[in-house]
Parts: sequence; C-alpha cells; structure tokens
Amino acid sequence: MNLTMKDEILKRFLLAKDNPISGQFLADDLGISRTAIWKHLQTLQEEGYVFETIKKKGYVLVGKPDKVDPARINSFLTTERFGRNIHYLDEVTSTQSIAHELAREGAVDGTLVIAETQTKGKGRMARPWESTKGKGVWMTIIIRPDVPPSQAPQFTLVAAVAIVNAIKSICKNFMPSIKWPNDILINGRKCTGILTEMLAEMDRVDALLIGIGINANQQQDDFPPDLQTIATSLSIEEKEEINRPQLVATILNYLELYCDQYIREGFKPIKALWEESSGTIGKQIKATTLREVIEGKAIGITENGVLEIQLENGEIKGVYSADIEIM
Ligand code: BT5
Repeated sequence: MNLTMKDEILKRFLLAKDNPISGQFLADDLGISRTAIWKHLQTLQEEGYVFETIKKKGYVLVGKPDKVDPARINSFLTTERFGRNIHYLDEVTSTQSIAHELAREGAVDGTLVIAETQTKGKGRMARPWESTKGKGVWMTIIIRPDVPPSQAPQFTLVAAVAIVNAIKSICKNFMPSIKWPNDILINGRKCTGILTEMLAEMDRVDALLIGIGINANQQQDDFPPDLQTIATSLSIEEKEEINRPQLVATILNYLELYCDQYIREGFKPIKALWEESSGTIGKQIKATTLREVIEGKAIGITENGVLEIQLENGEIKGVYSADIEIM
C-alpha cells in the first residue's frame, strides 16, 4: 500500500525534526478534520511514538519506537519507484513467500515487503536464515525488469553492489566486502545474505524477488551458537546503533540507480563497481557446486556474472552458482 494517512502525518513530523507542527496545519495540509488528526496522533502514541506539546505552536515528535515502518523508510527515500509501495509486517514466515504472492497478484515494480522478524527465513537451497526480532533488515524487493531469465543471477550482484555501497555510506569504522555471489562480509564474518528468486515465462522474467537479510543491531550473544563464530552485525563492527529505516532507504536508493544503469548500459559498469568491493577476486578459493568441488584462484567475473577460477594447471573454469570458501 502507499502511505496511509497516519504514515503521512508521521512523515511530516519526521521531516520537521525539532520544529513543532500544529494540528491545524496538518488538517489543512492533508484535507482532513482536526479530530481525525488527533485520532491518528493517538494511534501513533499507542504504537510507541511520543509527542511533546508546545503551547500555541503544536507538537514535536520526541520519541520513536525502533521499527522499520513505511513512514520512516519513506523519509529517507530518493527513488522514483523502489520502496514507493511498502508492505510492512511485524512477523512473517518469510518475506519471500509474501513477495511471491504479491508478485503473482501483480505488485508493481519496486514493491517492498519488510518485517521485524521471520519465523522461517530462508537462505539458498532452503537453508535457515536467522532473523532476530527488531534487530535486522529482513526484506524482499519485487522488481520487474524486461530481461530474459538467463540474466536473473546478475541481479544478485547488482544488489550486492547496492548494499555494500549503502553500508559504506552509513558506516565509517570498517570496510565491508562482497563474497561472490551473495554474501557481504566484515572481517571475514557474514553480515548480509542475498537470495534472488524468479517468476518467469519461457523467454522473459515476470518478476524478480530480491531477498536481503542484514544483521544490523544484534550483539554477538544475540546469535545462536552455530552462528557465533561466522556471523557479525553492522552495529558490532561500527560500535554504534544502526538506523535501520535509513539503511533500508539507502539500499533502495542505490538499488534503483544500479538496476536502471544495468538495464541501460549492460553489466560493465556494475562489474567495475563489484570488483571495487570484492573480497573474492585474487584469492585462493574452494568452490562447491552441485556437481563438483573446484580449487583454484578466483581471477574475475565475466560479463554474465560468472566467477572464473584458475586451476593449478592453468585451466580456467567458470562457475555459475556455488558456495565459496576462501582459503
Ligand atoms: C543466504 O543464503 O545468504 C541468503 C539469505 C537471504 C535472507 C533474506 S532475509 C529476507 C528474505 N526472506 C527470506 O526468507 N530470505 C531472504 P546462503 O548463502 O544459503 O546462506 C545461508 C547460511 O548463512 C546458513 O546456512 C547459515 O550458516 C548462515 N546464516 C543464517 N542466518 C544468518 C545470519 N542472520 N547472519 C549470518 N549468517 C547466517
């Protein structure tokens, strides 16, 4: 849905920052009665927003619950399409499942599904994805590029570039790197996973569902034992609380830019951006595909996003999809 009236009101408070807004101004601006405005403010208060009344001037928003709600994401968006239609839910099985349903029902390009937690978050090959409540970014964006199905995997790399650049623009105390094809690591630990799924006909993509999971505000002991040594969060590395709505919007801002650039100019400019942030190229790696295990040096990605590995005997092998271990 587009922003509701309550979200429109909230957005005005978010943009006004410390400046008071009067009930009359809101009523005039939004074309509803002052009583209706007051009712929406009351609902917002019930949701955890705190307003201070400034005599003769109006209200100032002085406290917000820590949520990735549409109004807050919207206040950081500069996109034309991405994130302009947001489905925000407290708890879901997986944002991918909801996105599948919405895509089949005709959801517009750029529709975002985002939740505070997932009970059945999933990685590739149905592996479980840990989605701690209120601490991460668990979202799926539905896009409808006019491309053949063979081009779908490149969008994972487009998304990785968008996410890594969004993280770099918000966090200053560490350097994230992309691990081909779908992870973002910080100091060797995973902070982000991407899962791209597709609805397609024979020769064209109907919708791509780009699922993005980012550990934002977990502390180390929030992770279950099996992830303790392999996962990290932006907040652990930055040593500061992360503004999740700002992170979501910044990713969408970059993602729209790079998706459009990819459609317009092909993979070349994305490949250059990808290589700039890659932690895989030049490394000795072990790639486990469905069919074989390949060991060698990662020497680059092709125009199709295929990872090229040079074996000890000099032979170069292209890998379309694999789990990578950096040796
Ligand atoms: C991925 O799979 O990395 C893709 C993850 C995509 C998650 C998003 S969240 C929003 C959307 N809705 C969904 O249901 N999914 C998407 P893969 O490369 O297969 O990695 C999965 C492995 O990562 C697991 O087997 C664990 O070892 C590890 N893992 C699970 N949860 C993690 C977490 N929160 N942080 C770091 N690593 C995790």
